Amino acid sequence: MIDIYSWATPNGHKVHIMLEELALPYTVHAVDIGAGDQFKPEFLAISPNNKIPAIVDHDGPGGQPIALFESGTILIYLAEKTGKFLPADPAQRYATLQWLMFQMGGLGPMLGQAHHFRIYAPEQIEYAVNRYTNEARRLYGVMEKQLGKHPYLAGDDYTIADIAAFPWTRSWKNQGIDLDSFPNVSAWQQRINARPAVQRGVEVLVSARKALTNDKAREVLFGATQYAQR
Ligand SMILES: N[C@@H](CCC(=O)N[C@@H](CS)C(=O)NCC(=O)O)C(=O)O
Repeated sequence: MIDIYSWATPNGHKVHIMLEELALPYTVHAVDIGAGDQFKPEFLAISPNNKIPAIVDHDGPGGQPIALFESGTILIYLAEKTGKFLPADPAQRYATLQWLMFQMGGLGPMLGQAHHFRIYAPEQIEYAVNRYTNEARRLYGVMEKQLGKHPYLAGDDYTIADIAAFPWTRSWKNQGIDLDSFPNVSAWQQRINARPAVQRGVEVLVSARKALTNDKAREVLFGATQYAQR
């Protein structure tokens, strides 16, 4: 049994989708990041960076429990545990890991900042909005080119690279993206969206989700609570 500590955000959706794709039994525990649940000592014990998602697999390596944070690591772990969505062939494996790292190191952080400065920031800072919106467009352009050559990011097969990138591209409007300018990304999104496991995965914890634009959530996520030393 796997316990997942999470919330209905792009990084949470990745692991919810993966667990649904694998049909692994799991129990989901809500970590309300707008209310500050991510700073509770019991959550920090498994996710010291105070970010969702985190998992505890009670049947980890050697039959021992394992706790993991960082969604990319969790995806690799689950793929290796089951032999699915991370090809064994070395060239395809590295192609997958390369696009997973593209998501983890570039797409997620940049789209997150575009969203932040466009939607969450208390003042509109033109330089920041332009900087991150331009980066977002550039990154959609990189995917557009790749998806013009292959149906999925790493090639012919649906992999953890797609599972990682897809949830981030669902919020294209808030990132200042015109999806009509990226038809290959749009077609890829539709291919992924058609998967029943994806449809179930993106619904996990949605009923608990609240807007993160209220004063309490802003303070927790971007104010003194976030930066208190623990
Ligand atoms: N690189 C991390 C990023 C995780 C992340 O940024 N999670 C956000 C929600 S999408 C979070 O937990 N924020 C709470 C906070 O910053 O306090 C991963 O991929 O797991």
